[in-house]
Amino acid sequence: MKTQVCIIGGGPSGLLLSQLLDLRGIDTIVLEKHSREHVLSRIRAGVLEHGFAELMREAQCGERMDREGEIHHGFFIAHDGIMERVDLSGHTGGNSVVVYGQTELTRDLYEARAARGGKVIHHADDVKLHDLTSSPHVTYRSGDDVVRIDCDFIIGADGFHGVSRKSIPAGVLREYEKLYPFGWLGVLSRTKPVSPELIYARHERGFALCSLRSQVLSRYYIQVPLTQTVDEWSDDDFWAELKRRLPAEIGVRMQTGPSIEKSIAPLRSFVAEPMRYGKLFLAGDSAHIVPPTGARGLNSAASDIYYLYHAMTDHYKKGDDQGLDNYSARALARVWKAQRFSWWMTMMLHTFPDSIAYDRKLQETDLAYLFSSENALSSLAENYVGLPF
Ligand code: RFL
Ligand code: PHB
Repeated sequence: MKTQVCIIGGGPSGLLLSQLLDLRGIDTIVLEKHSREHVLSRIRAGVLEHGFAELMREAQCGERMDREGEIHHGFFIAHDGIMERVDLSGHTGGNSVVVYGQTELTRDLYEARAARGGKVIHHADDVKLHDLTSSPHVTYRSGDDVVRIDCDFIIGADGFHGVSRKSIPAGVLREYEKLYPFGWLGVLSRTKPVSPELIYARHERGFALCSLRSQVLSRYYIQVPLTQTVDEWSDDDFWAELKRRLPAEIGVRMQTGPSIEKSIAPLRSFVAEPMRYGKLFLAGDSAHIVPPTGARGLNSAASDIYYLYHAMTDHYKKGDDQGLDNYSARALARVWKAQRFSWWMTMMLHTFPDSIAYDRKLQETDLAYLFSSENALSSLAENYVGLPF
């Protein structure tokens, strides 16, 4: 087989790029290791930056997002028994975020690809990348057959555990990583969300987050030690712990119910540099991971796709390779800002098992300063709604 751009990974990054390039007449094949049902069973992000929402509209995939997604103009930080609001719109000249689940967004992208006859190959086993600096091609196994795809470019959009980043020779890549000594236990439940806006809660027992997918679907998280497993948490234990970490007035009005999904995600910060090697371009979680506290992960993936979409279009339509040549530097400049923001939110709001009294005083002061300074609130807000691409 032959295509112009071979995309490894049928998650949101890969599908969005495939759709955008197709609309510009550029041919792509997407290779996805798992089934569509499997990809859609992963409950992940919920908060989309304004710029990402625009990109979904440009990809002609924004209709359901605009109908069913919720525009949020602010969120709360709960601490020491009180709630303080961050007015995102007031601090960014009217900007906001869209609360719309990654599952729904990915479903919309799959449907859009299918409607345009896009080639998305599922169950692509044993994907291998070849000749990245000369005549790139990709092979994969389909049953007993090995299939070869020749292409101009390969996009590594296969997530943190994918094969693309690992195909770059040792010595070329530099990896930066920070692991946090805890994870987030997440629960999805068919209950009315406790608050119309998100609540990020700092508590000595550990961080908690109240989020939502719709007015009848709640998404809650609590910080847990990495040694714990999902089986150790009954639904009742989860609700009791979540309530303990929230101001009393919130806890008493919390609607509880059976969990329809429960999982633990470890928290990690990670960046691989550069994001280009020869004809291979990394995008999204394959090149960088953030702890979810700042809601940046999927949004950083979207900014990579924005840069790649324009760079590929300039290459094919104008013969201009400047965007491709600058891709890694341009994407990384924004990626590192998302890293800084996510690290800062994580450090301010979580309980660290090895913290000393001095660290905890600084955390308290970070919060006190935030809510006493319009400049600090503006800085938080401009990062949360998304820095310009
Ligand atoms: P994905 O979604 O991991 O998709 C990669 C795809 O590649 C496939 N794959 C392969 N395919 C072929 N061959 C191989 N060898 C392959 N290896 C892997 C995989 O099956 C998969 O389908 O990466 P992508 O597309 O870059 O998207 C990134 C986002 O998924 C991720 O950044 C976000 O979910 C992070 N995130 C959040 N981001 C936000 O912007 N806002 C949020 O509110 C937010 N909340 C979250 C989050 C992530 C979380 N977890 C579980 C890590 C909350 C949580 C709890
Ligand atoms: C979510 O709804 O899953 C979510 C929202 C905000 C975050 C992280 C996760 O910061």
